[in-house]
Amino acid sequence: MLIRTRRRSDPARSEITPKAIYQRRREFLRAGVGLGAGLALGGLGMAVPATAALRGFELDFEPSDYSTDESKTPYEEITSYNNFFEMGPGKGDPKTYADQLKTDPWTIKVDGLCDNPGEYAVEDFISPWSLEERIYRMRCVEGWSMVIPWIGFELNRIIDKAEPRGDARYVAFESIYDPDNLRGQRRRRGSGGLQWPYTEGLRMDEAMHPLTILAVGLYDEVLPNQNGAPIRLVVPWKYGFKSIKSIKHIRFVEDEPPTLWNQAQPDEYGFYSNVNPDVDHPRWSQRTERRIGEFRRRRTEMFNGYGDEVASMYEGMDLTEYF
Ligand SMILES: Nc1nc2c(c(=O)[nH]1)N[C@H]1C(S)=C(S)[C@@H](COP(=O)(O)O)O[C@H]1N2
Ligand SMILES: [Mo]
Repeated sequence: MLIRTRRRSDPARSEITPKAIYQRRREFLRAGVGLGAGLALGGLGMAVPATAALRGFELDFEPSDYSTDESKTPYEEITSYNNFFEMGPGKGDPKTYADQLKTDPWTIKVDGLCDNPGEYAVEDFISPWSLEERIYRMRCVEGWSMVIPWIGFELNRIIDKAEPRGDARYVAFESIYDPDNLRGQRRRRGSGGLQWPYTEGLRMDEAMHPLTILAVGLYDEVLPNQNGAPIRLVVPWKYGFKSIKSIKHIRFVEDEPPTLWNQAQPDEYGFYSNVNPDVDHPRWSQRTERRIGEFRRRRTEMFNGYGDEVASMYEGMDLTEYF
């Protein structure tokens, strides 16, 4: 759970950090964000925004029991082969148009059926002592997969803080809506395109599951825009589209919330969307997948291999009906 910054005696680090901190601090101040969430670094004796810790330092994370030990997909692949329809439908579009996503400043609203709603700056959530590395298998509904070392924290920390009421049965998520900048959002709502902003949802027990995290980084770097900066959901036992990017709004609701892909094509994308090799997508099989970087296809595992942890949440449910 806890992480340590690399030891102060590490020569490489002591060489590079003061400049990196200085630069990031200036960027941070220019962006008009306060230093309230800064962390004090003993050896350097100055407060820096915690976000700088991701960029300016090598962070050492204690291994998590929830991480896979499979080989990680290279950073280059993770950040150049993406789905982020706000920037267009092509796998290369998110990287090409990454600058269209404006992430500074960024606030997230948490409200709905809860006793302690709030609006937070991302910085409120980013402190090195509370972040963890989670190396997860990710499986896209299209049939490809990756192994991604996320840096983040469990969503249940925000849920606890919000104090959801007894009638809150689902959590609804909403991404950024900014058609002036995001080319993929420029078509009019309901005009045959997708219903922006991107929406997703989880049942409360899924949202509170310790495998469900919010990621703010990957490979020891701040999350690149194309991967959903500055904060995105990661739910590793579900198809990739459930892991909503660039979250602006988290809301506790009583009824199953509408989701973008379910609204667009209800026969193809259900609310649950658990990875399931036994339930085909209407237009293709889900039996196998191509791990990016590999040639031979792999067999897709039930719940993407996380069945021991999550299967009990779906006991008694017909997963062909609740796909
Ligand atoms: N806001 C938003 N979130 C999104 C998407 C999107 O288009 N917009 N695409 C989803 C899909 S289909 C996948 S497979 C994953 C891809 O995440 P990655 O590009 O970081 O691998 O993000 C998901 N989250
Ligand atoms: Mo996907």
